[in-house]
Amino acid sequence: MLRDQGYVVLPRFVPADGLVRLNAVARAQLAARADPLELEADLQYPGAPPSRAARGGATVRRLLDAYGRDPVFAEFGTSQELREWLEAYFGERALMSRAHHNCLMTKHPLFGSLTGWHRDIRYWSFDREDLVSVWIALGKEEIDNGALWFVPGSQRMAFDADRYDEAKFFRSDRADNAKIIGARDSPRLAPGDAVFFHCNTLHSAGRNLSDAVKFSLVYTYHGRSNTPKPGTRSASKPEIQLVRHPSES
Ligand SMILES: O=C(O)CCC(=O)C(=O)O
Repeated sequence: MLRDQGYVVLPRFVPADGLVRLNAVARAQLAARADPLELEADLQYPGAPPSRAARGGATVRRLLDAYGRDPVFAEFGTSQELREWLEAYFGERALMSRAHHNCLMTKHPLFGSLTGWHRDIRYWSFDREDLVSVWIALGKEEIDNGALWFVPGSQRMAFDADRYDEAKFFRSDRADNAKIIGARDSPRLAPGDAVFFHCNTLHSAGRNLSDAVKFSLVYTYHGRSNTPKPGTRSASKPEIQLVRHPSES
């Protein structure tokens, strides 16, 4: 399904007790505002406050380094279920990159921005364009609170550079691109569901029109034989090997 469609939803990927723990840590971490943080005002996506000094300027978009931030976040980024799924997909041992994503994404009702159409490969420099992001919904994710949209099968499509803008967003003002985007789908995620998506799958996300902050834990993985290019941001942080836990039978 992931190779075919470019994304796949795994319902109830996190069991109820794990979800309670993840939500408690997520809320405590947001309240504590410990660095490293990425603010909406820094990115300037549509809907973000114009500056850190403006109203809403302190709105958090990402609590970075989720893996190092709290053992509960690390546990769910390296779980047995995740490792087994990724090893089956890559056909080899899997590693987590700490260089991008590796975050708790928050989307706030006010000042939470929308993210235009893009492929995550824009963040990565690896031997092969074969990385998978895992997005765990800590609460429900629907169109109204800023859920993800995907274009099914887009990970297999080839686009010339002029189909993107300077920031590598897929230009929705072009008729040829608009036709591709027309096939979009926004899977509804229930709390604890996960969506796995390929680094070449076109995706976007809307604003949060609800009255509650949306929390998602997001990590990216690759197979052992697919290595980050030396000297790039992708190679800038030590990676985490997914290994069997001593408790596994
Ligand atoms: O929740 C969002 O706005 C989408 C985030 C996203 O697609 C990304 O960070 O690559």
